[in-house]
Amino acid sequence: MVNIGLLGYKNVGKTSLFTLFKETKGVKVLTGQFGSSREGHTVTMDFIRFTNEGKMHSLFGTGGHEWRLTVYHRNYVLKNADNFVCMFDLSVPSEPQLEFFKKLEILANPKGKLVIALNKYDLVKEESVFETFKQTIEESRFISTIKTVKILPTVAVPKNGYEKFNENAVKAVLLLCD
Ligand SMILES: Nc1nc2c(ncn2[C@@H]2O[C@H](COP(=O)(O)OP(=O)(O)OP(=O)(O)O)[C@@H](O)[C@H]2O)c(=O)[nH]1
Ligand SMILES: [Mg+2]
Repeated sequence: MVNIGLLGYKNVGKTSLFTLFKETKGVKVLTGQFGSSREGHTVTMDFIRFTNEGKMHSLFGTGGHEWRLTVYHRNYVLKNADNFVCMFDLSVPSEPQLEFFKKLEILANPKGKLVIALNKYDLVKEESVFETFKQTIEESRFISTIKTVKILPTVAVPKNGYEKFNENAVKAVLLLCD
């Protein structure tokens, strides 16, 4: 059983990934709750328990805001996750998103594994935007102590023509299941 934490700045698409994940064939969501929010922003915890390839895992995350209750829940994510999906929004500037991660203790956990999802690829549509964003993250070294498995371009809402990127969003989680 692997506990997977999903983190990222506000509005990047974290809760959307839970919905996409639930609709994915081959993944069975057993229990959990997600999507309760304040005007679309997650205040407390999104959580599911699921099975994949005969094993049970959990996926959980919070909103990207600095509300006290959200920070409180984010600390639970940081303390309890073995591995992390770090999500970014490709369609908005990287600086505040990187600042969000720099402040987190995730960087101090050398044991875990990390997948980085560069989300909302459908809004930028260009490989070059993805490559530049990826390079910015690599050069920022915010993840220097933790093993980065993969940096993937993703789309977290189901969208025709972007099936490969929807699959990547699910893959971001499944890659961390062992
Ligand atoms: N076009 C596009 N829209 C997306 C994508 N992923 C999420 N969205 C939209 O972005 C908005 C924010 O998505 P959420 O999933 O609520 O974002 P979040 O990271 O959970 O936000 P917080 O809980 O506030 O931190 C919603 O309107 C989603 O429909 C994507 O890949 N492409
Ligand atoms: Mg949310």
